[in-house]
Amino acid sequence: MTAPHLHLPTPFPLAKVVTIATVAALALTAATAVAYRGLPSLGAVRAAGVPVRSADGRIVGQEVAVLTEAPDVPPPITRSYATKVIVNLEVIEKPMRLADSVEYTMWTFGGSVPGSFIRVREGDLVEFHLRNAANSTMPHNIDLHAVTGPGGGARASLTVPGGESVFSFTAMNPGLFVYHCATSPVPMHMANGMYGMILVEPKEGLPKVDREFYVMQSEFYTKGKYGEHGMQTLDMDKGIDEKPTYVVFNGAVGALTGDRALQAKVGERVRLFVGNAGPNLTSSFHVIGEIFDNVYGEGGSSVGEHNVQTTSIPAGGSTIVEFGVEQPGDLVLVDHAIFRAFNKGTLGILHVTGPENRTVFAAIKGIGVTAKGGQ
Ligand SMILES: [Cu+2]
Repeated sequence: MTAPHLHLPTPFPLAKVVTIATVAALALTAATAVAYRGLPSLGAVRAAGVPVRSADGRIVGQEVAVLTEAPDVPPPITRSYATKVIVNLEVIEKPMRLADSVEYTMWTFGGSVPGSFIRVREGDLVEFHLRNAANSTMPHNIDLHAVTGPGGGARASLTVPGGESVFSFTAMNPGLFVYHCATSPVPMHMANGMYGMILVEPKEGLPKVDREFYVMQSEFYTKGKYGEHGMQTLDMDKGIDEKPTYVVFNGAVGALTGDRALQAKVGERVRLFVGNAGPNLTSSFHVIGEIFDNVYGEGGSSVGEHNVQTTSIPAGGSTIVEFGVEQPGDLVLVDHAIFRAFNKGTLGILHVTGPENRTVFAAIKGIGVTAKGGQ
């Protein structure tokens, strides 16, 4: 016999082998026809293969993007169609607070570090206007990781002080994407605060939650030691050695503590859009006292894991985490590479108010327990 791989018993008539093969082929053809008679869902296509996307969808009307400063996020998109979204973003260089009594001349997208949050819908045509303030000392540009195109738009957007560049792209891939300046020397521009995030919402939208926040981790490399007062400048050697003086959320030590803490109520669902600008370190993002119910791994468009304690965010990457809050108190956002949290600034608070549920958690006895049985 000539079909050893089929482990056919011998003797086996050749005609019968041909018949079996023909029937099998016909069955496969029929199954394929059934599968494609109705269009497979987009999710199924995504899971099954590598799509070559089209940017030829219909664009209806236009609007100007609402941009927000961290920790705020623009409202969810309720449109059911693609439109032209005009983004106006200005680069501004200015001294800003890095820590108490510590200043640093930050190079910003929109006047804040991290830069303005941009929210568009999958399929939207984005017309990007990048301006560079007249009093800037340097040319700047932008590389958005959401862009399919050369340099993420970097070359097309190179802008001298006082100038403006315009380019457009179709937001074809849904997800949460980092953007940053990519003007030479790139590490210097990034180390000085030039990064932010753009969310491309999937066509079907994201599940409804009660609170959304924008949190971005990044490093600062200063000539002075951590906490040394006064105006600080970039220490390139520390950057090259990957030894940051500061590792912070939202551009400064304490940007998410005290009066600036994030707020939520017991029973609410919270979504955090978390980015990591680097420039060097990977973040081990963790919220002390909470568990991530959903993690959109690496900021992609679908939930990859449930019930996660700590999620890894590469430099130039992101994650989306969702969780319900079940108990009042302070939840603590950290990079769980823990010296960074306690000695370099990577610490934020999500303050939760509401009724205590002693079934969820109860302090019973010990020096940490108050007379009322609380903490
Ligand atoms: Cu720049």
